[in-house]
Amino acid sequence: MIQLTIIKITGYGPWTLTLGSDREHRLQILQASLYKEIQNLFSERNCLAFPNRFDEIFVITNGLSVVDHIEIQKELAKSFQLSVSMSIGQGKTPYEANLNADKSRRSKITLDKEHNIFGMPLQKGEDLVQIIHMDVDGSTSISANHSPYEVSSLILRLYSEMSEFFLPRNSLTFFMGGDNFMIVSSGIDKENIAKFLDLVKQRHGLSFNCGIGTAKTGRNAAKLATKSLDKIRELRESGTKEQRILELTC
Ligand SMILES: Nc1nc2c(ncn2[C@@H]2O[C@H](COP(=O)(O)OP(=O)(O)OP(=O)(O)O)[C@@H](O)[C@H]2O)c(=O)[nH]1
Ligand SMILES: [Mg+2]
Repeated sequence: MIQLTIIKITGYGPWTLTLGSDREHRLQILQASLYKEIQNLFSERNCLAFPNRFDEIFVITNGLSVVDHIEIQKELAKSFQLSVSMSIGQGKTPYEANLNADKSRRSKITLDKEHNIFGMPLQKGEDLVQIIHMDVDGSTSISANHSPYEVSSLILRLYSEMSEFFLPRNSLTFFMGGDNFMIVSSGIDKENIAKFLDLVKQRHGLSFNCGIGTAKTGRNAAKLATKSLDKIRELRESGTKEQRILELTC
């Protein structure tokens, strides 16, 4: 079972209009500071936040209680004039958890009204998260032959194709920066991942390396996924038979 918290700035649209038209720089500063603070507060509790839309952030919050969420809300209130809502959803897959979180927010089912926390009563279950860390093999050599914006455009296309491929498999894809993507999934088999890698090879002539990590918390799953990825690089450097997908479970 996976638990996701979707964090959204409350009343953001109308508030932005109160700033006048010379506002873009202020919104960018606010969004970046909010993301920083959320990553900070959640990661110190073994969760992991994903940069989604800048005004809406997904966090894997396995094991985190409503009281923990309230504490974070209190911390955020100290630093930000704007408030955020937190919608907690649990599910067998990340997609289902995202649906449940959204359902509670839309139907105003609250876990703590005072602190703007939505969700159904949290179930205790066997917590397990799978994260796939995808990274372009040799992106530096691609960058050497293309202008920076052409590289960005390619990364955007890859992001879109990855999201489209994994969403029907109940998994959520996030762009993490550089040539890095993380897919929050549950029990995807290596055959499916290999199918995606073949597709990308065929369409774009490039390869992904793919580290998989499974653990109880988001932060640990990401750690293992990145460790797997680093291991693939090590094997490549040592001249051992090429491996594209590697998995570590704790
Ligand atoms: N988000 C994130 N970004 C990273 C990580 N490691 C590297 N980067 C970013 O990814 C960019 C590309 O680095 P690499 O993937 O090491 O370069 P590469 O040429 O593709 O090398 P290989 O992946 O080893 O084939 C870097 O400039 C960083 O911006 C990571 O673990 N997470
Ligand atoms: Mg790379």
